[in-house]
Amino acid sequence: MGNGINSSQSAVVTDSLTGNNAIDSMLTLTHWATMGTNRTLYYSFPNLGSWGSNYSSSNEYTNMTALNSGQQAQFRLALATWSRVANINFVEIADNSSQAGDIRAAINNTINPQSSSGFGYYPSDFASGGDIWLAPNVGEAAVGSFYFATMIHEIGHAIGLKHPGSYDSGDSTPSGPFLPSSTDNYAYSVMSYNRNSQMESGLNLTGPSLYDIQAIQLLYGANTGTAPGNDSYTLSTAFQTIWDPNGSNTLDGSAQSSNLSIDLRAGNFSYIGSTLAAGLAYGTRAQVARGGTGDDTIYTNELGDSIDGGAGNDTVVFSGNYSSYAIAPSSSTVTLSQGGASWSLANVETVRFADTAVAAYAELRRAALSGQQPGSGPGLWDRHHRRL
Ligand SMILES: [Ca+2]
Ligand SMILES: [Ca+2]
Ligand SMILES: [Ca+2]
Ligand SMILES: [Zn+2]
Repeated sequence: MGNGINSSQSAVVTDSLTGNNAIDSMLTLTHWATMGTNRTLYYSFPNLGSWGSNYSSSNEYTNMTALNSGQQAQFRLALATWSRVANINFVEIADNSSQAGDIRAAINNTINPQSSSGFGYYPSDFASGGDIWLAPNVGEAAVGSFYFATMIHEIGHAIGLKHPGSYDSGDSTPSGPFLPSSTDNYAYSVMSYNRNSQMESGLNLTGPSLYDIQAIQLLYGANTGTAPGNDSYTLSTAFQTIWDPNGSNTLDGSAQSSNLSIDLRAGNFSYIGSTLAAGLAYGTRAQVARGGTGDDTIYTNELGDSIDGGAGNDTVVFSGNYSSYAIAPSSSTVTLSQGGASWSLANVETVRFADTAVAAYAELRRAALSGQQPGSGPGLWDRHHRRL
């Protein structure tokens, strides 16, 4: 958009449905054509003197307050949660009678905070396209607060995402398609209005979720340079969605005493007890899992993983049938391999395979040490299983 005086900086692109409901439920079917090899999208913070007279049907600027410097800083952090996952390079420019960013953020004093925390215009060539108006009680919008999550949500609208359900705090309920009720919640989307019942009570999101990341990466491309090293992510009840396509990364639950479900597969969720701890965005690599002192269940991925269950009675789950893995023990670990991938297991008591064979870890080691590799004796695991 422009400011009602000047036209857009970036062009607006019209999108088509993909046939994937998890993506299509998120799309406004417009996004910005970012500019240049830096993929620039301009934003700005308007003041009272920045406006043309034909801004929008409600001319929100006639009742505006500019964001203060602290709120602007939080808004930049909220922008960064999106540029971290997608190829959008948000660049701030001055906002005045001769120029404005495509995304502009300010407070609109006519918003009733009881019914709405703000709104964001979808990308368009109208003067208002991409603009964000926040409720007057936005406050400091600290990371973890409701209003920081609101900033992330409204930026989602401004760059091309809609609500994934048939609801709106204003008068413009989006058209479908929509997510099924099982996924129309915060664990899947910051654009949803619904909490997830397994999320810690009162928690606010601090970044986009699984389906947001998938959709925005479709529109702008994935930011494949994020988190280039070997990174460790500590599991806690402060739910996070992890985007990390580089290195050998760790999901670390070693500080936990509740039973954990640690899922190393992209597109899946990990839990502390029954509370959501983390989701892995599609394309995220996580190859190391550390269990806590409880009885943990750890799901492996196809990359090959290093797993330490820690204390407790821990189970590791493989997607393939038992006989499809070669098994080699060492003094304190067992290594399974298949194709070019290998998985090393330490402090694991049970290993589960797709064909529902459940092998006690000690038995797995004994079988491997005695040279009875899987596949060599079809009845092997039936016998062992009966003996357990
Ligand atoms: Ca990394
Ligand atoms: Ca454990
Ligand atoms: Ca253990
Ligand atoms: Zn919204």
